[in-house]
Amino acid sequence: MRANRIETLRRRLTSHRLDAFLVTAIHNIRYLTGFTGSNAICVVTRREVYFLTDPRYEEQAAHEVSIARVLVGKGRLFELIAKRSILPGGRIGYESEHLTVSALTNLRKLFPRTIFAPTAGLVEEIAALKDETEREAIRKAVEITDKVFDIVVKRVAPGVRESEIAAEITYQQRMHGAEADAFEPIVASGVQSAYPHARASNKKIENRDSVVLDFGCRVEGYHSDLTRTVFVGAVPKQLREIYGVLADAQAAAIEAARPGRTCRRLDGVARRIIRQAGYGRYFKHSLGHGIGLNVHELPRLSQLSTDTLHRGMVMTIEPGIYLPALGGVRIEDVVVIDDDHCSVLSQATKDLIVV
Ligand SMILES: [Mn+2]
Repeated sequence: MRANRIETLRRRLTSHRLDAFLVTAIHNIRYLTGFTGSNAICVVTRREVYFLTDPRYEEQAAHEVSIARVLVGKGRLFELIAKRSILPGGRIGYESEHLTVSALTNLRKLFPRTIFAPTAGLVEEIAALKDETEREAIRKAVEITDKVFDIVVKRVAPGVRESEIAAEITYQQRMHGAEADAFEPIVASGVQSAYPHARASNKKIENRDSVVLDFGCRVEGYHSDLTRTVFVGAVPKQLREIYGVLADAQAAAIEAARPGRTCRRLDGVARRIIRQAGYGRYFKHSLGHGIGLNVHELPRLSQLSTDTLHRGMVMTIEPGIYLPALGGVRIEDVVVIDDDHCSVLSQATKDLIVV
């Protein structure tokens, strides 16, 4: 499986006229080699894969990294690359979205005759297509998050602080087998729910609040991401209306998601329904994002996206409408693109819940 990933990457190097590739993004190093630590560099040449890390990770690398030649060195890993003459001559690709300017300056000083060529997404585009092992890890993460939603929704009540619900989410996900939260849980109630990226504050939940619960967890490095919006006591008329609009928009996007369709078009399917209902300007973000070793990765589901859906992609579909001073609603599921349709992994109910 990792050998396939390296071979696919090598084909991409050829088509980009690169003699070798320098991997510095730690999630890409994990994807290619299996290393779960935090400090490493990987060099993929036409013939070899080198993995460099510091002595703290010597044991771990010996245990986890079998696809590459492991080199351990004190001091800067770039200097180890020079000392061991790892880089071939010619054009070396680097990850322009992940290498700092100072690191690149340093590299150019160490290798004055080498051409360093910026690249973007070389590994990420491969990682967007999940194999069965990856899908299984995501399925497990999604399953935990679904269960925890059923538990924490019962805690939502007037007088309970958003932060208490967030703490419960974290605790329950761990107790159900998650390695960690995917991100700091969002629990946003009342006017706070109109902020698409609110966190959990000390605000107490009040009667007639809409409460956006957006959280996920991590299993074997892979993430889940779920959003449900529930209502306290009663549902304000306009929020009930937008709940229905979002449910329709999400269902239409799920129905339309299949291999070969562009991500821009998929975003457009949901956006059109929201616009026709009169809420276009209150849908302030993209329809969704790929999910895997990162919470946000390729493909991007937006009007600016140039990505196309392929079998094996796993992503979120999460339309939202945010009405300032009234409240917001968002519904988010994780889906996987199959041969000719898309399957929804998230199982938490989408019925309108009033607690
Ligand atoms: Mn999301």
